[in-house]
Amino acid sequence: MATGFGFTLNATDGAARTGVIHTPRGEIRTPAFMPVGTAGTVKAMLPESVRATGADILLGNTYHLMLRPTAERVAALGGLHKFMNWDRPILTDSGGFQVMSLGPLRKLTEEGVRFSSHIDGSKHMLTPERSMEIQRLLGSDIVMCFDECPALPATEAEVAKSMRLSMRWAQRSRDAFGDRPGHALFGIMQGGVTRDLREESAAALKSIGFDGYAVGGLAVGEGQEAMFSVLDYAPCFLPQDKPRYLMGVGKPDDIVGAVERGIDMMDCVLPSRSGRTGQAWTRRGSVNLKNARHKDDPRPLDEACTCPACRGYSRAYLHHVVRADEIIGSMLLTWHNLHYYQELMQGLRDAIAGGRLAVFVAEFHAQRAEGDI
Ligand code: PRF
Ligand code: ZN
Repeated sequence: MATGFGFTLNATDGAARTGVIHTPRGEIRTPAFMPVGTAGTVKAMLPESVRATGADILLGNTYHLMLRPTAERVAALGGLHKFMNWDRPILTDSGGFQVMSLGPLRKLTEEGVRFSSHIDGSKHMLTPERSMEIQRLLGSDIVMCFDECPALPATEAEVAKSMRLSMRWAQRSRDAFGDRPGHALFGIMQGGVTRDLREESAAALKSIGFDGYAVGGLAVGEGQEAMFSVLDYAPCFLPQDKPRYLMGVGKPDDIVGAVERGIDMMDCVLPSRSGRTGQAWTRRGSVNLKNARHKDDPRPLDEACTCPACRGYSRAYLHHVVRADEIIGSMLLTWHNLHYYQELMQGLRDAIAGGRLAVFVAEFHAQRAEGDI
């Protein structure tokens, strides 16, 4: 296991946990939400602004960076942290999931995935070995195994076959990663919504041995109820003393439900992406600033929020800049959304530490039920 990398569990409340992931680039307070910086930027945000929202770690993507500007170029320029001016931890996804969404542009074999670039059509191959090399060139602190996430709808037999391929790739990822002090490698559980497959996948990953374990293959269209029913059992199949990361989740209520079920880390494009389309997330639910009801409203988006968008601007102004497609509209709403997400995570961490998660969750749902102001 990696030296210079560790996980301390500080408190639990039911299945929920709070703790700290230690890395040479700084601590990650858990449960943690990781803003997505796919192409070396959290869109519309300076890195120092992302930090100001309370983020301890960002997510980057192998797939996008290998195509443009290329991993070799990032390495020659001193690595991704220096390149994008973020000196705290970065987790990189391995590319398997992003390639999957290319559909007909890809061909899957035991060796890996051959695909055509969505940018210029050029041909590329990703394998567990190449994904580990790219993530090393980028300088990623937390490296993800190369896996396959089956597209829905899929039969149980297809999900089983895909999961077993991902487990062989997990072993190859582990072998190719080697021993890199201060850098961690996380395994990714697959197995769809089938309990036996999830258990088999967890056992395979545990026997290989990782610094952390992700739950992959969820939030791919199965719905919240199905996702929660997997999360009711899947985290217990994983080691207690290692971080558990739910990939690509989610809406605020998904996050709360996942944390209640024992998840320590999450990432999602939602707060940043929806910020660029005029959608804001608040403790009262989601608000579409494009809506004409805001156009004469002098009140802030959320009078209780301390972010720059809520302290300095009215709903009327936010409505105007979103409608006029002004860049500051994306900047302000992304900032607000990331601030809200990080405040939610801090609330969850404090509630777990204080043994009052159930009260916090009840209040979370009650405020949303009231609806927007
Ligand atoms: N695998 C990888 N990345 C992912 C996923 C996965 O299953 C998901 C599923 N929600 C999001 N991102 N490697
Ligand atoms: Zn705000």
